[in-house]
Amino acid sequence: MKFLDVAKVYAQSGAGGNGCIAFRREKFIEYGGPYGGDGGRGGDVIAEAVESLNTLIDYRFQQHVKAKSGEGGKGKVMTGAGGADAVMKVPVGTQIYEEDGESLIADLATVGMRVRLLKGGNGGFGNHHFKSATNQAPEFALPGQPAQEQTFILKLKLIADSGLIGMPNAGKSSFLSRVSAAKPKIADYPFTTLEPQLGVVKIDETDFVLADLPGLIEGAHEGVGLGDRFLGHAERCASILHLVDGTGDAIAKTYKTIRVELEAYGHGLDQKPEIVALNKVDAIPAAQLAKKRAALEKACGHKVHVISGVTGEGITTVLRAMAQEINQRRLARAEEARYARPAPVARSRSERQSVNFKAPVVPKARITSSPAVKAAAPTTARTLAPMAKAKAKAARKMGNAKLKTKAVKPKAKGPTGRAKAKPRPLSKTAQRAKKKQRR
Ligand SMILES: Nc1nc2c(ncn2[C@@H]2O[C@H](COP(=O)(O)OP(=O)(O)OP(=O)(O)O)[C@@H](O)[C@H]2O)c(=O)[nH]1
Ligand SMILES: [Mg+2]
Repeated sequence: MKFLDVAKVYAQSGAGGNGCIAFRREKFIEYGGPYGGDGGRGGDVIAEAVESLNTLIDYRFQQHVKAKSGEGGKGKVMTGAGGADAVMKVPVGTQIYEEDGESLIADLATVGMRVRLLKGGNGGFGNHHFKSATNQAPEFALPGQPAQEQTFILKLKLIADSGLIGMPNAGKSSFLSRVSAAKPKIADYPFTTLEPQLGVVKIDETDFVLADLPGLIEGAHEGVGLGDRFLGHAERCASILHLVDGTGDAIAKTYKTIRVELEAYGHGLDQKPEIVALNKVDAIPAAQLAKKRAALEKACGHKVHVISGVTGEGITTVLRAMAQEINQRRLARAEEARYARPAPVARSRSERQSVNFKAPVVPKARITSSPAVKAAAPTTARTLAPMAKAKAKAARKMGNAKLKTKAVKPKAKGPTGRAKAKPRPLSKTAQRAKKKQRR
């Protein structure tokens, strides 16, 4: 099956159905009045990401997608049937652009994600809709809204966890066939791989998707060779595995050429974690290996792996390093998804307590009747009463009228037997209004 990652699709939504002009005519019912129903809604054009697809090949054969139009309204105030939506099923990772291929409309990055690309037209109102006291027999209805149409460019960026990058003949396809069940074409001439190939790799507890991308050469960003258009597939990878052919002479230069191409391509590809491996170690003479390795380490500025896609040497170590990067990103993604969700809201008091304080719920009655709480409670009218009595007694003894205190009035009680709440102090606006009234 040919791999196709770009498709051009002309889509059209459904037009709305026309409103109906009808009048009720029935035996014994005079002045039946307007009776025409509204038109039905036209169908939308929707793009949906599904798991079962991995190419856009279907859209090579089906370049037109049309939703159904709504039916016209009918007599007896019957609304026309709505038109069915047209659902474009696309593989996960498809990006939908406008006709220019530059302006992004939607990025279907997760399974089940749906985006409405075109809206179906609304149905027109029938004459029943327009009846009023002043126009009791409207002889008009509205036509349905017209359909929308647009050409879209679909681009599929494979969602691989890691991408293989390197010069042609670096042994990328051999590596993929060694570590996964994929069967890419392998040959000793450049540009054997013309399209990205995917393979699923399992190492320890981690499964990940590895993409073998066509080789890059100097000037790829200017279109030399196969160009750098396949680098789009590596844009979403957690890391890239840069393979350098160890049998070549200018190891450092080869590495730097690819880095220049990655930088020229941009889109954050040059910022991705890079694992560098010196490949074809089985074919490197032992005397040259240390020198070549040191040259590559100097060029990239960090440790390099020494591997062989044919004998399998060093492959487990390099896969573990890739799995570590991938797991780190998966963890970060999971945390992002977790914290992007609003925090759960506690609904009941017991929930709130267990969430916030992990304390047992204490009934309200017990809280107020406990002696400790009573001791801590502020001085109330009840506790003041003996004080007032003592003051009055002292005043009587001394004959000092000034010391006389008012008798403590028992608090007014409501129908429930509880003390009535004090009236709230008036707000400033209410005070002003009261003053005005008095004047
Ligand atoms: N000795 C040795 N040869 C290798 C190794 N890996 C790949 N080769 C050989 O190198 C040649 C190219 O290998 P491919 O896997 O097709 O290389 P590629 O990077 O996919 O090349 P393109 O698809 O053209 O970009 C083949 O003849 C392989 O047999 C290795 O580890 N050791
Ligand atoms: Mg290849």
